[in-house]
Amino acid sequence: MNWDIFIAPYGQVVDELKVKLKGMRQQFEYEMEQSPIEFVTGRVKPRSSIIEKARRKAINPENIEKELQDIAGVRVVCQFVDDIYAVVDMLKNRHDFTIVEEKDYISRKKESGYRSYHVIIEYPVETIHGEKIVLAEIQIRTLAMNFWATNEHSLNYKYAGKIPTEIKSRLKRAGEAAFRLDEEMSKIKSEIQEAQKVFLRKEDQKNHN
Ligand code: 0O2
Repeated sequence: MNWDIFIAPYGQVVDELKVKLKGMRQQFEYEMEQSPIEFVTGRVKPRSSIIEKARRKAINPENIEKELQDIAGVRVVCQFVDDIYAVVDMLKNRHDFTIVEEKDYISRKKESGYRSYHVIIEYPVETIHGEKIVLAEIQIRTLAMNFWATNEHSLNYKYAGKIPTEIKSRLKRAGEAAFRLDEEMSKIKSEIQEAQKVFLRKEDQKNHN
């Protein structure tokens, strides 16, 4: 298998999804509406991680395309928990891809303490040989969930997946604290949004003067 040929459509999917999701954010801004999207990132899973994950999940190399859902991954980060569900609804209303699976790790957090909402999609991408349907994962989470997951990911890397028990339980507590932060922020959401709208209006006036 030629790796560059195999991986190219995934890179294209990540690029296209980033443009589309960032476009949604910008549309909200143009219409002076509060965007549920704070920022969007994306990556193609590195070759070594694809091989390692396929081995760990006992996936036959021929089935990687069908069984590894997150070779193309896009992350949507939101301010508030409600925003996550608003983004999921918007994704459901789109006609440029099909949602094949949803994983709600917010109402049912993972054993590690991980919280996030995952949407697996089938995305039709144009190649020089015609249309190709590619699986991609969209992770939607709050800033607090993202902060936690990024730190936990680094620790997992440092300890090669075997985080010491004491740090693990601290991480779980930190995860709960992050969730409480999300809950508290949700309670003052309208206040925060009002303040942000005033700020946006002032910026807009400045740009037009
Ligand atoms: P990377 O480096 O982000 O690409 P699994 O069997 O749990 O590995 P599966 O079945 O593919 O994974 O599905 P899952 O758990 O819905 O989604 C996997 C991705 O979600 C991970 O990709 C992470 O990005 C994120 N994720 C899932 N669980 C955790 C967690 O406990 N902590 C953190 N920080 N992220 C998590 P990869 O391939 O593991 O890593």
